[in-house]
Amino acid sequence: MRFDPATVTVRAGQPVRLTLDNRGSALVHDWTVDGLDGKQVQVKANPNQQATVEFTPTQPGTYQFYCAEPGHKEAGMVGTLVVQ
Ligand SMILES: [Cu+2]
Repeated sequence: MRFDPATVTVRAGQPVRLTLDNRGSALVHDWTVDGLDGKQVQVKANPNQQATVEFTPTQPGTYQFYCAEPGHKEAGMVGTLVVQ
């Protein structure tokens, strides 16, 4: 019930390819950011699988990412996306 790393730093204007590697869990997890250039970015991975999402952030800032599965954010699945 945590993200490793809990902080992800990327550059504004540069395409990002993010892979969510769901290891050591029997649960579906996702990586979700709201309000990234006015949109939601989400990628979801089944247990012991990987999933990839591509996006290009344009607005520098600090954003929260979290798992949107019920109860997971509250259990600690949160982190920080820094767009420089
Ligand atoms: Cu989760």
